[in-house]
Amino acid sequence: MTKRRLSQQQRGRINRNQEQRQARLERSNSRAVEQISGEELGPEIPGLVMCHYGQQLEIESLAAESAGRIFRCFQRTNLPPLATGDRVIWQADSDCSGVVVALQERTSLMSRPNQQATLRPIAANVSVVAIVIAPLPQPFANLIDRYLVMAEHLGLRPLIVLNKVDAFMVGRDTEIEAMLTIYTRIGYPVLRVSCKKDMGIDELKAFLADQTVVFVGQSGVGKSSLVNALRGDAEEYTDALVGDMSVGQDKGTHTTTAARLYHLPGSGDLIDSPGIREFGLWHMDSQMIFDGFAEFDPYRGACRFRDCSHQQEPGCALLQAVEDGHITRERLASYFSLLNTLNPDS
Ligand SMILES: Nc1nc2c(ncn2[C@@H]2O[C@H](COP(=O)(O)OP(=O)(O)OP(=O)(O)O)[C@@H](O)[C@H]2O)c(=O)[nH]1
Ligand SMILES: [Mg+2]
Ligand SMILES: [Zn+2]
Repeated sequence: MTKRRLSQQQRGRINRNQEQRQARLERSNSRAVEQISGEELGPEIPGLVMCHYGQQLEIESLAAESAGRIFRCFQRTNLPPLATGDRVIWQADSDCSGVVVALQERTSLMSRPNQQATLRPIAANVSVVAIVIAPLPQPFANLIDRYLVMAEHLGLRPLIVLNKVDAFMVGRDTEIEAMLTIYTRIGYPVLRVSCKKDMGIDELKAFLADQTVVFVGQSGVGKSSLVNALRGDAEEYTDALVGDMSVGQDKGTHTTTAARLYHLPGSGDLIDSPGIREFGLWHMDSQMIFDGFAEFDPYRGACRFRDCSHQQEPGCALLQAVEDGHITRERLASYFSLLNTLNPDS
């Protein structure tokens, strides 16, 4: 009881701090917008958010006369937080900068909850979520499952990419292959690639044709390396920064610090996102988690008891499906572990 009350107090304090920080941010943002607004602004034109860092946005112009040029912009404070991949309306000023004045409708918005359980938008209008894993840093099925739940929830196509197949390690490879077999059986596409040895990159490119993909996964798995490998020698931008393996991924160093969009030569867009240690699903409820496990779907509402917890009840359809080999013990265990992370109020 005491514990619970304390944690609510803490939560309240954290939220207040968060709100104050947000208010400070908005005040300085509106000052910046006022300064720009003092100047003569150009007509309203469409643009694409290439990157959002701090308070600044990099906007690619989609207007015929300045198509492809990048402008540094602030956003009007009445707009919701913008994400890489957002389509916007903006106005240029005289100096390669401008103001975003409107947000166009999104087809999807991928967000990431922070420690305060506040959702932060990461990438908008994506169609594919590429979950990148590698022999090193060690992959965790539970993290893959979190991303899959998120992708299913948003109606996005998931893809699992095993990178660094050139660096397979004795003992680790069978473990990873066993893990990937589970996902293949469920029906999730799995591609094996190596940026270093240029293996499987063409196959990946074919899968991503005409799509907008966001690369997600732990720091150091090679998301930025994949973006560079896919883009080849496209010159439109400098390469995505790739981490130095010798620095060590365990020290919490993240090479990529903000999600950034790159055009794939030919067709499609790639969004590189910063690596993460944890991907919380605190904003979800138990039903959303269940819905995120695609192979559970045929057993929805099929248990004898309507409020079945799928732990030990007689007539449990999920447990029977595990017995029959249609659902793996690993995925059921992962489902319970995700349920345990949920906010008790949800
Ligand atoms: N052996 C091998 N190493 C690779 C491969 N792809 C990437 N790496 C190395 O892995 C390290 C991390 O690569 P990054 O592309 O920076 O990883 P990231 O996922 O973008 O990391 P964050 O930006 O921190 O999230 C670098 O040292 C790369 O050279 C590969 O196919 N094989
Ligand atoms: Mg990176
Ligand atoms: Zn059940």
